[in-house]
Amino acid sequence: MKPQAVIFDLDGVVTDTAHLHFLAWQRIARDIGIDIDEKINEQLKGISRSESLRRILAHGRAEARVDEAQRLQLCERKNALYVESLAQLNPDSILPGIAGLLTALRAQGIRTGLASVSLNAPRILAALNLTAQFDFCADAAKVARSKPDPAIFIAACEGLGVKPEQCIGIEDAQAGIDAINACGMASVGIGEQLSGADLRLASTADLSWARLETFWLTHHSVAV
Ligand code: B16
Ligand code: MG
Repeated sequence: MKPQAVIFDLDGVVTDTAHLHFLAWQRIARDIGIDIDEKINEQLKGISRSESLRRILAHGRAEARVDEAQRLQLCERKNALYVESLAQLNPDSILPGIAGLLTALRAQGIRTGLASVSLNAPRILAALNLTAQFDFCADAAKVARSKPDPAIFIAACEGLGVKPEQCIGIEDAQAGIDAINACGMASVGIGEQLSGADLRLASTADLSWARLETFWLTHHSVAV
């Protein structure tokens, strides 16, 4: 028995754009007198743009002095910086193990989906030359709640025409693992600090169809 689909997070699983998000946010934060470090950035993974800004403002105790119009402007400026930095992405920026896994899933007849809350996801897939490797890319603009809400993973399942409990979700962020678990998918976590993942791997290089197949069979026999 095989899963019907494997649904991937983008940032941190397919490619490492977390650092580019960080550099853009760091510049914006510095302009308003807030220092952020990589530790704060950990809390922004899988979180929407507006919620990321809210967390940065809360970190700098600046929520009260930045109104809604200013927040929109800051988000727009951050995105402009971020989009500019995406020019450096190319197929060599795909994380280890991912291209091989996508090819193997195709060969197995297993559908592939993308569940990223990034509004830039289609642009990033195009830069990586991976657009055709995904059967469905959930549209973050149509999903109001970011991870840990499962909405983006449910949207990916709906687009693929599959049931969450018949799918594997792969994530590098705690908010993402919580989202996968909340909709009943089997969760694979990339990274040592994640809690609650059904399978935890140190890096995307450890991903392969053979590894996922063994995991699926074990998970399924435990779940039934
Ligand atoms: P954008 P994921 C998320 O992508 C990022 O992890 C998060 O840091 C970012 O704020 C969010 O996308 C929104 O991205 O500003 O490009 O719309 O991890 O869900 O693939
Ligand atoms: Mg991620």
